[in-house]
Amino acid sequence: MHQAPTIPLEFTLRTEAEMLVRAQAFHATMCKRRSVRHFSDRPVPFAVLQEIIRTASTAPSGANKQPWTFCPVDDPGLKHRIRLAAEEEEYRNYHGRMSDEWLQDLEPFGTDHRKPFLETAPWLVVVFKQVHGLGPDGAKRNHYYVTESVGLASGLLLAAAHHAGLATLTHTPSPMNFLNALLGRPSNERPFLLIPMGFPVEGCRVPDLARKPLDQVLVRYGPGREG
Ligand code: IYR
Repeated sequence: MHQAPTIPLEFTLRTEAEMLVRAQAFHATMCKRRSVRHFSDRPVPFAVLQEIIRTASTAPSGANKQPWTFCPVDDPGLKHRIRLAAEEEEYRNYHGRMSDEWLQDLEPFGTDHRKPFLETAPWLVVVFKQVHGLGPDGAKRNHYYVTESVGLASGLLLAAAHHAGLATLTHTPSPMNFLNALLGRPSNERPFLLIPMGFPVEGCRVPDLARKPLDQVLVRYGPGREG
């Protein structure tokens, strides 16, 4: 194998003032993203989903293997079957499998085993991670840093959906292997996240939660500069 051919990097050099304005503006947009659990059934065009998934798929990945598959589902019958299977697992979670501490930690969110949003939201995007690749001959090919890579791609998916004007929920019914069967995915793929996507129901409310202040999440090292 040889090194790939190179092309000039397309890169826009910005002034410090420009960078600050853009960084602040992006934060102002992104801090309005909230996990939504009450969706309207208003449809969203597939073309919008395609662009959002195209953006997610720009994420960096180990050795550029791009070890992800995004499966947008808007078939009502399939959404119904996904809901039934997810609620079955979640019932067991909420009635025995989750610790008391976990149940207490979830109280502010008012969640339980019922997941009507899996049918109401116009789209369910099921994100799969490919634990290994398949060569043309069907032989196993290594993938690297799969969880990191698919996590990055999923973050971009959420940001792209929010930027486009859509609400999302990162949902993780557990265990999720029923999704392989329901969607007929190959054995090298594992469900990673189930992301309902659409519009919030009119009058939608979300928990009054705060993001941690910067001094709790940012620890600066080095001499730096004041300010
Ligand atoms: N998967 C369950 C439980 C759940 C767990 C966590 I951690 C959350 O942040 C939210 C929910 C459910 O979806 O209800």
